[in-house]
Amino acid sequence: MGEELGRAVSDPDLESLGLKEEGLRDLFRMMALTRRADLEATALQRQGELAVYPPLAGQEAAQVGSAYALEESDWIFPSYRELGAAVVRGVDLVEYLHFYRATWHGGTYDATAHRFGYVSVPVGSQILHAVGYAMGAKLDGASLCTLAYFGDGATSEGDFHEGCNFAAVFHAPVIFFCQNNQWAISVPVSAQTVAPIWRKADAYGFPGVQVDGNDVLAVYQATREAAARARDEGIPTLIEAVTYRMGPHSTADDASRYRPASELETWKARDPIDRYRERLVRAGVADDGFFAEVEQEAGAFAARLRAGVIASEPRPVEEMFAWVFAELPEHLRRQRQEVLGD
Ligand SMILES: Cc1ncc(C[n+]2csc(CCOP(=O)(O)OP(=O)(O)O)c2C)c(N)n1
Ligand SMILES: [Mg+2]
Repeated sequence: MGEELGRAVSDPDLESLGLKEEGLRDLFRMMALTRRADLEATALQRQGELAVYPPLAGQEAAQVGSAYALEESDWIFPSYRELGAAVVRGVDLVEYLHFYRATWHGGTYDATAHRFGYVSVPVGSQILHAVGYAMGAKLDGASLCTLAYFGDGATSEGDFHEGCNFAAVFHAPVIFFCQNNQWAISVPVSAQTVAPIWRKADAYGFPGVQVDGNDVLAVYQATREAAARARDEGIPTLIEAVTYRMGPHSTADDASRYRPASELETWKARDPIDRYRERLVRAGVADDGFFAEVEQEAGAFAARLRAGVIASEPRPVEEMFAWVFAELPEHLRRQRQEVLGD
């Protein structure tokens, strides 16, 4: 058991994780690919190739560790900052970044094929999608769970509380995965909520767990346990992964206007990738050759992403009117006619 009194064990024993050495290395690989892709996407926005982009640097362990802990049949419902979870799910990042290139609504990837919902910007909205999908799966008798990613700020939304209560009452197999990255744009978590986030689970009657969100193995373990509880017993879990957003809220934000530089320095010293690299070396699971290979792979990964994004054309305009309504309402029919002349 990796949990005691709502706190996940940090630096869990490697034996207890049930991961082979290859799995341990894979976690590093995906964190490194994520960091590189995140930097590339930020650069692409600065160069005018993306309209906006919300960097996740600092949160790689929280995202990769949790997404990796799920089974392929489990569903993920992301917010707008989960590029790292998309990497784990094998989502094509060019298709993912269509959202940020403003050429399509949630990304053009196939959500069903990857069991990875579309980018969702209304804060907390994806929590309801995750609970609804879990409820549907339960009614179908399917053995799967869903995981909703959201931030510290989202815990102030009604959607969060409604989702938690509904899931508890109806035993929906959900994991509420909060990345407490200390900020909701310029609002610090101290001004967001008084009670520790993980303890809010008490109010709904299911387990809450706080985990060091910069410890990929601790996140992995806490999420695996929560997933098993959800699938096997219909018990939801609220996981608070304590982490840090090292970049701005988005490329449209200047974090230096509200955030002390010393805070960033403190968290840079806790960089989840550096920390995991040391752990792997200590355990004798990875060597310089492996890290060099990953570096090379990350370079190629970012280059493909860059070329793909730059080559992406806007989607055909008629798609704006497709798929939501079987029969277009009058006002949309008029708009379609105006744009397309048919
Ligand atoms: C319903 C809603 N209200 C306000 C916004 C504007 N907004 C976008 S992100 C954000 C902060 C969210 O903070 P948090 O939940 O901590 O997630 P983070 O951005 O830190 O990942 C706000 C207020 C929004 N997108 N949706
Ligand atoms: Mg936040």
